[in-house]
Amino acid sequence: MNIWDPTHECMSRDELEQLQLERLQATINRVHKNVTHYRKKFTQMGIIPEDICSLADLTKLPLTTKEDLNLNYPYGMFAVPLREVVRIHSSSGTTSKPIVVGYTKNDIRLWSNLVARFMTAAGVTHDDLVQIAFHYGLFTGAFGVHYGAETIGASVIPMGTGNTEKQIMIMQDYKSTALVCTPSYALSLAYRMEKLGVNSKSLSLKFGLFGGEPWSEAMRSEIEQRLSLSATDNYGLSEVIGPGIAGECSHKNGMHIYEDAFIPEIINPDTGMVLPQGSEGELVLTTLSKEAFPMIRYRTRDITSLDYSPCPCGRTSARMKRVARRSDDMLIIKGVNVYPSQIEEAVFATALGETPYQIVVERADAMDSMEVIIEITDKIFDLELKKQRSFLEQVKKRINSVAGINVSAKLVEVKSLPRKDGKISRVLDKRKI
Ligand code: DLL
Repeated sequence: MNIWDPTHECMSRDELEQLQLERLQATINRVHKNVTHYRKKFTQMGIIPEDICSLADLTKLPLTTKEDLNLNYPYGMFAVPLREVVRIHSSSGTTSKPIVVGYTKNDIRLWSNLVARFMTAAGVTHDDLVQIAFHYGLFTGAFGVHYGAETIGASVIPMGTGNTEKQIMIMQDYKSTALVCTPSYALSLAYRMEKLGVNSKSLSLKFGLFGGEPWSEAMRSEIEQRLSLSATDNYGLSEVIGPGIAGECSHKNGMHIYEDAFIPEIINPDTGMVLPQGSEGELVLTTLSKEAFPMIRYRTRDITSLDYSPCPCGRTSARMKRVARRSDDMLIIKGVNVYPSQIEEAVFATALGETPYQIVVERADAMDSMEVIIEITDKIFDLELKKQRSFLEQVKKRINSVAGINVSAKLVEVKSLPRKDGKISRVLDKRKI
């Protein structure tokens, strides 16, 4: 049976709810005691931990947003002293400051076991060779999956990103059986293989575990067919833990949420009110077992719906639908989260003031690209050509240092960007996913 932790993955709803309530109460006590932000918020709302007597009481608690994390940068939301933290990761903030998350030893153990769940559900066992082509660094994807795969006892090939031809060579020579990366990078690998005349059927790949960015059923079919493997969708976000929040089983009909570790809710993104079961809305998550960085009702900004109907695989948890949209303007470019506000800050800081601009995002051969088009203002016009070029270089450098992506940038004539009612739409996302 492809279930890593049958005790927790196949619990009856009654047992699960009992466990969730115990863990929720413990978490609320801990954050009330150790995190000033939560204590202040609870006090403002007149809540004490003893008020949480049932799971329904969760809605009494305040929602937590990325802005709250920004305001408490870097360690303000940690619930343990730093000496108990064994790992730090980070993710994009809406400004030039990132979000910082921490893990205790127990958190790493928890995280590894959650990742082991979705890897096992996809079919991975200790006999597999898992090639991880996520970026190793502050991003939670690579290390999260790495530890999960080792927990299963699989052999990990920590490739990291880039160097597509070497990835293919290693796949051929080391006989990788599972590939873990973003879905767009999987397609990129497939296109390169075709160019190199490598037949995917000659490889040993059986499973592709993808996530970190939105993709579609059409992309899944294309990847499965071009790479000759079975592809599953896996969801997570750094603020809550990283990968290992939800993952598909072999039935591929929604991602099982690990509800003994996270309570999911769906809210109306405009009002913040919880929506009736089955509705589409913004996913809100509360962590139940994390020590260093517990999250209470965190607004993920991801739009989805939950399905509580039984799954033939035997897991009893709710399944979330593919995430195709967000309730904010965050973009994911080659797997990297980017906020238009970060780009704007970089452009205005370099131009020493506001200047009309537009961000254009495209996808060609599965590769995302971003171009920042800036209108020539009087200030820029007065610069000689060489200086204009160096201005563009500075914009690109600044964006890279803040958002961690390479963009192209160009200047266009005054008033040449398309305007509607006098306004330029800041982002033109031309990708078809
Ligand atoms: O992307 C964690 C992760 C890594 C998940 C690897 C799965 C695999 P962040 O960098 O914090 O963390 O980005 C989180 O990415 O809020 C979603 O908008 C998006 N996202 C993640 N997984 C999926 C998915 C990781 N399967 C943000 N489908 C989230 C659609 C996804 N969007």
